[in-house]
Amino acid sequence: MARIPVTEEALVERFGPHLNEAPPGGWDADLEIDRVVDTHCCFCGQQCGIKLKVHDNEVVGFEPWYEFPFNEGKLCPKGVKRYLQGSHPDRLLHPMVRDKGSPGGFRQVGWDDALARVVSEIQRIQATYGDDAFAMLSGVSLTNEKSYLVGKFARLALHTANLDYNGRFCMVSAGAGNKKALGMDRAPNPWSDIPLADVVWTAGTNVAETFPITTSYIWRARDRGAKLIVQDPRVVPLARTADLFLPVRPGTDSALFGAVLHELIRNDWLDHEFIDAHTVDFDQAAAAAADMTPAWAAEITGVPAARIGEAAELWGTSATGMMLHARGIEQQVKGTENVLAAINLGLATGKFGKPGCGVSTITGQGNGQGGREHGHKCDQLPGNRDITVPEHREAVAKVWGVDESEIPGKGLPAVAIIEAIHAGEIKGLLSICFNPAVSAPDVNFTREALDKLEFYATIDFFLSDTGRHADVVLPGSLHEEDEGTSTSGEGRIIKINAAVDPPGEARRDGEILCDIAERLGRGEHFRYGSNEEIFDELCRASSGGKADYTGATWDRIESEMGLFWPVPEVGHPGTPRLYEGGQFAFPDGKARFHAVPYRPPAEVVDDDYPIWLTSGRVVSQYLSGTQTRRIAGLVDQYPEPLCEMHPRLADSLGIKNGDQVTVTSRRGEITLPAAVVTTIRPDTVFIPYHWPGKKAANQLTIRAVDPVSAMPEFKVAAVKVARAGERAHP
Ligand SMILES: Nc1nc2c(c(=O)[nH]1)N[C@H]1C(S)=C(S)[C@@H](COP(=O)(O)OP(=O)(O)OC[C@H]3O[C@@H](n4cnc5c(=O)[nH]c(N)nc54)[C@H](O)[C@@H]3O)O[C@H]1N2
Ligand SMILES: Nc1nc2c(c(=O)[nH]1)N[C@H]1C(S)=C(S)[C@@H](COP(=O)(O)OP(=O)(O)OC[C@H]3O[C@@H](n4cnc5c(=O)[nH]c(N)nc54)[C@H](O)[C@@H]3O)O[C@H]1N2
Ligand code: SF4
Ligand SMILES: [Mo]
Repeated sequence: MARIPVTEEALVERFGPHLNEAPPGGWDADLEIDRVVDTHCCFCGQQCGIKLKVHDNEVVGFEPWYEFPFNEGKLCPKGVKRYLQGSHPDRLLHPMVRDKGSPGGFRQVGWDDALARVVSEIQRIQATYGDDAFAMLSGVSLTNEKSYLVGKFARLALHTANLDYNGRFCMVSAGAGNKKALGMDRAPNPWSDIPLADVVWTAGTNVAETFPITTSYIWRARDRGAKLIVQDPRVVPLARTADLFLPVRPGTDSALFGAVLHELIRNDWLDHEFIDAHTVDFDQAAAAAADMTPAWAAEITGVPAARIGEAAELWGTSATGMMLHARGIEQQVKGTENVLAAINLGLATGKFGKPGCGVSTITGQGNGQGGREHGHKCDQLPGNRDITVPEHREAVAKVWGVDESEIPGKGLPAVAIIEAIHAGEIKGLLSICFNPAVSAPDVNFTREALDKLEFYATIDFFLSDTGRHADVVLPGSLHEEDEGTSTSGEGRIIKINAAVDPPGEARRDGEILCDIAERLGRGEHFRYGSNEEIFDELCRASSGGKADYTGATWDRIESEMGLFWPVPEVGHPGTPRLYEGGQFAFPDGKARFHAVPYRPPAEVVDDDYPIWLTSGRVVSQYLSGTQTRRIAGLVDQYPEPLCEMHPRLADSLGIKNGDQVTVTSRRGEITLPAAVVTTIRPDTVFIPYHWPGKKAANQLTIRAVDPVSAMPEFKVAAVKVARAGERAHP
């Protein structure tokens, strides 16, 4: 429809003669700012510094925080829009209980009624079916203080073993690989090492869209002449300028890494001194790679043998180098193996513990690093301790003032919790900061499971798609409504400052948990005067663990613009770079090589499902989309999922750009527009997963998990694709 120009007369007629005069008190644009609060972004693991502008207990805008060293004022499209959440009309302001008769299926109730209901259901379910029949799911958009509190709450107040967190879908393969090979789980380097690398190799990460600020570190390396290798089934934006692009077939990364190790050995591009002095089991890794020739790997990975050789040469002959990997190699049933195979390449060439050298995961979620240290994983206690090790249990029991026997044992990981709910073994659930109805693999199964629960309560600030299945919804706090700390992907502990109070009847997450604990008769362990008190207890509980925060204080974190753990004693300067001098976190100080033979993905393509499916993200949406699908500017940028496919595949199926296509796997199907692009392997389609219901990519994904980390295989499934009905955009 053509636009009709609006005349001044028409406006005056509609709005009156004083149209252009400022209203009493001035225009909104002149809002007086009550204060500007230094804090951090609520989204990804880079935790960019940001200043929030506050007017009348509302966050009304932001300013760049130039002094914060990580991002020096830079922000991505999500960071600059995050402030639009607090005043969103969907913000939950009152507790609600399920009520079929009410509009939307919920009815407002008072806190007392809501919490009484939660407590009586916990007690009823645990009395009837046992303590472990009530589970808890948590998430790492939560601060360190809340992550720690959730771990303590599940073990001491709920007394359930079955607590797990959304990092199970995110960081666990990296964590398992890091611990097995290096002895602890943190990025080995501060990002200031990236510009010092002579070769930067990104494996399974779309840095420009998912870690936009990290791109600027890679550019700084490029400015110094660093070579860039990108390993991805798609020509992601960063790959457009790469020296070497490795278009790997989904699910085959360990074959590629194995062949690179093979080439490093064959050409003797090894650091023998480093291998001898600082590692063990090189021979086992070498034996496993003996037959992994580039020609063999080319068959499996689809990457030409010559390019595999070039990657080995660039990596093996450069003095410094960093590999950055993320979910592309980690969200596989062999995610841990892929990480170990990547670390093998760093160890073989001595690329650890020195400036510009490291093989590092890029942590995904906002507090994906801190949140995987403080004990809300099913097998973990604070300080990244192991819940099955008696000395670890005793150390934490002492800080908690309980007998060690009061701490339950190892529980089920997230997918297994969902399966146990489906099987009727777990009957009750409390969730905070997790939206598995969108983000879990095989969501049709997950939704069925949620409907089988006898009781489900959730703490969130928006009604998530999982929350729609709840019996009780408790309005918790947004990032800017609570104070605490977070630990960025670099391992830097940073301070999150509250800008405003929770609106309406919403309460701070931690207060809700402590209130429930009190009502369960476990209040004595949950009486804190402030979040800072929780932090101090967390530091004590971490003392002597691998993730040691002993010497950290809120004051230091704030005045030093962050503090890299481990900080093992008071006054310790913190540890930006790990493993210096080749000292790894094992009693003998030596890193472990691992033999990584190749094995195929859980599901492979066949005549019925001949196309590989992979999934991931787009720059303007975040995770399950609960937050970013409510922000107009971000929705405009990418309003609905698209199915990326290569023109050759599209032609063979008679599909044109914009056509509606139906993608089907053995679990479900999705109909969505095709985006025909030359930037993807012709045997693979890619769908971003940020949407719920019929638009959920996870209707297609498989529940198969990594045997070590229990990470689901989000990155590989077999599908078929066909044109559906009429073309959407002729
Ligand atoms: N915009 C935005 N940024 C985010 C997030 C977000 O939701 N939106 N989430 C944050 C979080 S929690 C995370 S975990 C990170 C994730 O960050 P990334 O891991 O960078 O993001 P993904 O899109 O999941 O996957 C990365 C790449 O893996 C590729 N890939 C798929 N299969 C394979 C494979 O088998 N092998 C290899 N080598 N590559 C493969 C995909 O094509 C994709 O380009 O992003 C963080 N940042
Ligand atoms: N197919 C496919 N699936 C994937 C992935 C993929 O690449 N492909 N990636 C996986 C990865 S890496 C991740 S991290 C997961 C993420 O999956 P989820 O953790 O389920 O995603 P979120 O959107 O973070 O959901 C968190 C919920 O917590 C709420 N929330 C956020 N912050 C707070 C807070 O401070 N307090 C409270 N009370 N609530 C809060 C949000 O409103 C939202 O409802 O998805 C996984 N799923
Ligand atoms: S890069 Fe990550 S932390 Fe920085 S503004 Fe964007 S989403 Fe926020
Ligand atoms: Mo993630």
